[in-house]
Amino acid sequence: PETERTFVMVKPDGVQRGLISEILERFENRGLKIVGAKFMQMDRELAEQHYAEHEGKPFYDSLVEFITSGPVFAMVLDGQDATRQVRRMMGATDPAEAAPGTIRGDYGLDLGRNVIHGSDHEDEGANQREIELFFDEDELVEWDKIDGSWLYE
Ligand code: DAT
Ligand code: MG
Repeated sequence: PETERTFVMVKPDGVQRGLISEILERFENRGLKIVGAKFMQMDRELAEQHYAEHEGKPFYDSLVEFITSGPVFAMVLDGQDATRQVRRMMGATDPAEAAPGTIRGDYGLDLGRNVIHGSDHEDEGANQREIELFFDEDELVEWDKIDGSWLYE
């Protein structure tokens, strides 16, 4: 099938709250294939590059502060329509508005502590840009998942 890669990250609040495995479980259960993963501490430079689109906005400084405040769990997931499907599973940016059943809707209450990041599917190429920002090519693994023919027609 035609698949694509997307970048996903459990933010410092999700890590501190012990939600990495529950979040990862959702993506695995959905059939998304992990092609890269790392537990890491973002530095200010990486945070500023990652959130460059928000520079100058009133929440920018606190966003950079927050995302560098503790370790994150970064992932690259591969699947059909992966970028949009991950965003649907994440729910709305503000957990207060995110539907129950979504990650933000199930685990968050506050906009500034929304647990997870996923590449924007409406921003063409954001997934590839973010993957390259966080992962070297040799950190991504090309592999066949045995259930492929049961996941995709
Ligand atoms: P998303 O993370 O859903 O892609 P975004 O790219 O618009 O949302 O914003 C990045 C992060 O910045 C978001 O996860 C939480 C924070 N944020 C966005 N809008 C905000 C606002 N109006 N006030 C405070 N924080 C905000
Ligand atoms: Mg965004």
